[in-house]
Amino acid sequence: MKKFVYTTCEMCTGRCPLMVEVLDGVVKHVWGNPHVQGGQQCCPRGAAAKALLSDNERPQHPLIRDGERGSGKWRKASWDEAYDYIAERLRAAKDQYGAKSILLSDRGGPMTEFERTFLAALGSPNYFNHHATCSNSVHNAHMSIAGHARNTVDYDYENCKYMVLFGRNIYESIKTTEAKMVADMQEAGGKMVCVDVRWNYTAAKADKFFIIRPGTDYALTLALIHQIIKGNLYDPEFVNRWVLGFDEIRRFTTPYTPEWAEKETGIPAKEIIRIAHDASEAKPAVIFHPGWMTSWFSNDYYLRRAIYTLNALMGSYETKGGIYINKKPNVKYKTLIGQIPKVKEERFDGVGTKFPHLSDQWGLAQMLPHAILNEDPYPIKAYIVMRHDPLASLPDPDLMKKAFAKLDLLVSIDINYSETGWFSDVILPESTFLERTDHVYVRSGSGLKPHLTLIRQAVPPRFDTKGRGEIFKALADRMGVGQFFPYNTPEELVAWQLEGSGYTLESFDATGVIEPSKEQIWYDRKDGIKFNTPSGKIEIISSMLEKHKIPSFIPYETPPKPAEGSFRLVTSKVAVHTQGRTTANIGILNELYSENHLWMNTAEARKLGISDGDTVEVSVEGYAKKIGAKLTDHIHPEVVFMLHGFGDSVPLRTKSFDKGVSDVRLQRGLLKAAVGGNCPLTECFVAVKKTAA
Ligand SMILES: Nc1nc2c(c(=O)[nH]1)N[C@H]1C(S)=C(S)[C@@H](COP(=O)(O)OP(=O)(O)OC[C@H]3O[C@@H](n4cnc5c(=O)[nH]c(N)nc54)[C@H](O)[C@@H]3O)O[C@H]1N2
Ligand SMILES: Nc1nc2c(c(=O)[nH]1)N[C@H]1C(S)=C(S)[C@@H](COP(=O)(O)OP(=O)(O)OC[C@H]3O[C@@H](n4cnc5c(=O)[nH]c(N)nc54)[C@H](O)[C@@H]3O)O[C@H]1N2
Ligand code: SF4
Ligand SMILES: [Mo]
Repeated sequence: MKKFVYTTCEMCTGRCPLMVEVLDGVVKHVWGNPHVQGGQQCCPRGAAAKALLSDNERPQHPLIRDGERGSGKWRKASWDEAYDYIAERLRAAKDQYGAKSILLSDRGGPMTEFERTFLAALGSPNYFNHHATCSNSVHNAHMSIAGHARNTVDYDYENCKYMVLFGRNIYESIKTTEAKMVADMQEAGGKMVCVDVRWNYTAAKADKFFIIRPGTDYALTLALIHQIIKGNLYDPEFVNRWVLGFDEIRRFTTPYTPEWAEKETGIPAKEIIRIAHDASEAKPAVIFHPGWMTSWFSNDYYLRRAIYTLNALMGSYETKGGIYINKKPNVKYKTLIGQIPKVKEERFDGVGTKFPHLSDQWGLAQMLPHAILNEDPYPIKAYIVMRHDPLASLPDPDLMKKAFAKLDLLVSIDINYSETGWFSDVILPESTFLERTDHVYVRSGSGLKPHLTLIRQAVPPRFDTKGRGEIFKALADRMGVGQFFPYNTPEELVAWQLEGSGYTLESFDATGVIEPSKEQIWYDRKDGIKFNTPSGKIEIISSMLEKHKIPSFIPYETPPKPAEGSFRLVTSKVAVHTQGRTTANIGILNELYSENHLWMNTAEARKLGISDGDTVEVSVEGYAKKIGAKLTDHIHPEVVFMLHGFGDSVPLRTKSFDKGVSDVRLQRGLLKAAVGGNCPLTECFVAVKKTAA
């Protein structure tokens, strides 16, 4: 019998709506859900979910370490045995050092309730996620300026008339719904300007593309603010009603002229002036995109605050073609995490103490090794890693391993053998998203027509794996906090969540979503925009930052140049893979892209005697690796570039094992928190020289 199951894609964290075609209990095809958000979008990775399901090189049952950490020696365990092993060590840590000695990290987002509830029920404040190497600076910048998380706002691309992207590779670092809307915008005549340190597919589709000197985007944004204010190109009505700090930012940007910025950025002054004018003509249907993966430099926080300031000056908040605040669906439903009070103990990562201005929502993963090794601010004994691979996604895995070696317990809950899993004490194999049902959540990105949805099982698990709902409930039962998990099956959980709402699990059958808002919801721009800052306005000069004696803007500083024979290392994504380890070993995607290369500027490479296709050695002190060189004129001369997610060190993953170079191993010494809470990943210089193949 044929059936279609509507679910949410988990091949990355785009959470696109999917439709899975199942014939006689076998997944035949994965499609985009035709009923939601413009319909039928699915990227190559989403389609490859079928290949992930049939992959035999993923863990098939629980495993307990049977040798040194990282030795790859495992013994097969039953689920009960693995749960008991974990619970015994969690109890020991809690009894001796307090619940806060237990840490848990995950991938973040709205589908994280099981693990966050578990940790809070134990009494530990120490939840964090991957955002230290992703959105921390943009998130914290927006919290300070508008009181909203990065992802509680979205962009009305379809109606946008003019968009400037600062290194947001929107057509390659994909979220399908977003990429489609941007394509629609361009088809309707909307203009797109792309600013990047190298050519990419987004640049290829842009109306204008500028190669900027790395680390100088802040200079560009300060000059744009200068020009927009000087030329009266802003929206005075919006600024008067909603913006605090206009005079201060006018005074602050007075010296930062387009002519000055040309010298810093390499972008001609007349082009900067042109951007200011073109944006102003299109206002308020303008997006200065603040970026997504925003872990580049120590000053990222100020760059992102400046980009949001540009949007405020254009009046592009809560207007068609601009930025809108996500709305909540008009339906009452329960969440697990909503049943438990927030834990108010001191955090391990300094958020709230050393870093009083940063939000504790996402935390600072880069503080992990320092906190563990130095027992600062207190001892840390156990760490549960859920759908997160810190050894593949944070710089300097060698330092991280030193710290992990000090733990009494390291658990990985993953669908793959991650790098962290390989180094852990226990691997609990989760069922893939096609094999499990999770809790109901509000889809972020459905903001104007908010709706509820969920991950829904299409087929039973192929192996002895389990869903996260079952895993955390079992652990909670053993830790004596089972009351926070009021269900026995996923179906019972959904029924509990939707109790009294008028909806049931079956309500998702027809389209995959419960969509109570049929019309777009906009706030009234005159009086109704809900900025969550103390003043209720956009605070260019932030009262929260002032309170903590942290400047709202800092003077621009020229970034250092690389030494002779060395380059700044920049990394990013390719359309057919997800991040570090999610898709690298999936057959069909691995065939499409199995190895990364080092992009180099042609003229710079020639100076070192390097030709296209040569083997080069890329190195930092204490680590060197061979890689193939790719020469291009369309990359800034100070930069070399490689794709993230290669150089897998897990031998059981035979397709991706040791293919290409791991960028994070080159990013030494960068496990530090910049003012925005981000790891400054691009403050990394590597030496490059020609070598034998
Ligand atoms: N296929 C695919 N799609 C994905 C993902 C994936 O893994 N694979 N991951 C998803 C996730 S989690 C995220 S966060 C997003 C990330 O999406 P993006 O925010 O677009 O991040 P990156 O792909 O890292 O691209 C960043 C771009 O910034 C450029 N850049 C680097 N330094 C500078 C600089 O100093 N100035 C300027 N102007 N540009 C610079 C790089 O060359 C690169 O093209 O992608 C999402 N979509
Ligand atoms: N040098 C460098 N570092 C980067 C980046 C970069 O471009 N360059 N990108 C950064 C960005 S934007 C991000 S978002 C982070 C991402 O960092 P991570 O979140 O660590 O990224 P992934 O490797 O995709 O995913 C982590 C783990 O989740 C597992 N997983 C996937 N699906 C499931 C599931 O359904 N259940 C469970 N339990 N596990 C699952 C995968 O197998 C993988 O081991 O990396 C960041 N780090
Ligand atoms: S962008 Fe692709 S991989 Fe990510 S959720 Fe959407 S379909 Fe899945
Ligand atoms: Mo990310």
